[in-house]
Formats: sequence, C-alpha cells, structure tokens
Amino acid sequence: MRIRLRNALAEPTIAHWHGLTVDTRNDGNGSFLVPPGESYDYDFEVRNRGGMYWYHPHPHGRTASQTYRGLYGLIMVEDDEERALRAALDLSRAKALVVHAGSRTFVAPIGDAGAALLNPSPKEDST
Ligand SMILES: [Cu+2]
Repeated sequence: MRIRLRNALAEPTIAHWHGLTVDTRNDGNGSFLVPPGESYDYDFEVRNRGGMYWYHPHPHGRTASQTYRGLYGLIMVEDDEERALRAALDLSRAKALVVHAGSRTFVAPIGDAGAALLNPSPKEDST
C-alpha cells in the first residue's frame, strides 16, 4: 500500500494499521507523529492473510478523541483462501456494513445481521 497521510487537523496525528504486520516505519504506532499541515508517506506490502482489518489514529493521548470523531476505516484484505471460502459459502456478493453511533461501532455483513442493525430492538437502541 502506498498512502499519503495529509494532516489537516489542528493537532498531530498518525495512522496505525491495526492487525496488519508492517515494519516500524510504516506501523503508525505513535513513535512518530505528523504535525498539523504536514504529510507522511506510507509504503509497505500487505503480507497478512485475507480478512478484515482497520486503521485508526495513534497519537498518544489523542487516539480516542480522534477515533471517536471519525478517523478510522476498514481494510478488506482478499487472498485466494478468502475468495474460495466466500465462494463455498455463496458470499460472493456480500458487503460489510459499518454503523457508527456515538461511541459504538458495528460491523456486519449485509444480510440478516445487517438488517438487524438497521432496525435495532429497543434494548439494543437504549444502551
Ligand atoms: Cu489498534
């Protein structure tokens, strides 16, 4: 992946690739931060197995607030094994659904589980 992070925030940030095995320079573990107005170039090969990973900011003391305000996302890694499994389960057209509600984030494939998230029961809605 080659990604340029441009920090348009008024505070330092850095992106961490949660679950991906990357070298220290590209990990975004917080040992290096991108100052406001500056950028940082990531360049690494994804070596992990197929699956769902995510990225989020990792500046010490600011991780939670930046993540809460929406600086996160999913990374879907596909490989031959993943494609074979999806084909065997007839999931070839499945998409992931992400719902961010306050401090709670839900991820589910679209289907019955996705429909349940879009129409939560009163118990789920009140927590
Ligand atoms: Cu993480």
